[in-house]
Amino acid sequence: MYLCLGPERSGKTLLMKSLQREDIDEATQTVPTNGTNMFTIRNDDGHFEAVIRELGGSMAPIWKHYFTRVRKIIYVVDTSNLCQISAAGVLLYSLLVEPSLKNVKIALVLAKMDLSYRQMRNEALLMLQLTRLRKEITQEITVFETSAMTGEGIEKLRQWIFDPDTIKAAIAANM
Ligand SMILES: Nc1nc2c(ncn2[C@@H]2O[C@H](COP(=O)(O)OP(=O)(O)OP(=O)(O)O)[C@@H](O)[C@H]2O)c(=O)[nH]1
Ligand SMILES: [Mg+2]
Repeated sequence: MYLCLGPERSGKTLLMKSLQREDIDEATQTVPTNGTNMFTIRNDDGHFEAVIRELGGSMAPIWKHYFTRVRKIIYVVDTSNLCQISAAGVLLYSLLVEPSLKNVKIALVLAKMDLSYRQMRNEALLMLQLTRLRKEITQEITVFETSAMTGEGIEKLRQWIFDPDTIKAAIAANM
């Protein structure tokens, strides 16, 4: 099971839709996720699918009820909203110290890059204290810069979701 987490309005639902290769433009609407949303994402040849559960940012106090059997977490922050970043960092830290999540792989997604300057990416990483975090934690964190509007970074994130180890494990489980 995969989880998609991040603060309210950080861009999780729209990111999931773009991973599903939905056409997205300025007119595409999302509604706040009050609860959970399930998204099924197929790999390119259609043989494998990943089921990703999005937990709305408003549910952060009860995210931990969903931490069993999680292998990968997509953690979404809104790069265009630096005011929210420190709060996003605190929430991320609360995940990293959870014993049940000590072996998960994390994709740290700097979302809404179409609204952000390149420099904001560096600011965001500094504010998240990623360099310091990496020394303290057991989880592997990979950073992605994405935009659901332009499609930037979406293919790279799909490759992370369907990495060779995950595909091998899926094949082994079906044999
Ligand atoms: N320009 C731009 N806007 C985005 C992008 N991703 C999301 N948005 C907008 O940001 C707002 C919030 O997006 P959602 O995907 O609903 O955010 P969320 O993280 O699912 O929010 P919750 O479910 O409430 O936790 C919406 O108005 C989206 O259209 C992006 O990559 N670029
Ligand atoms: Mg949502």
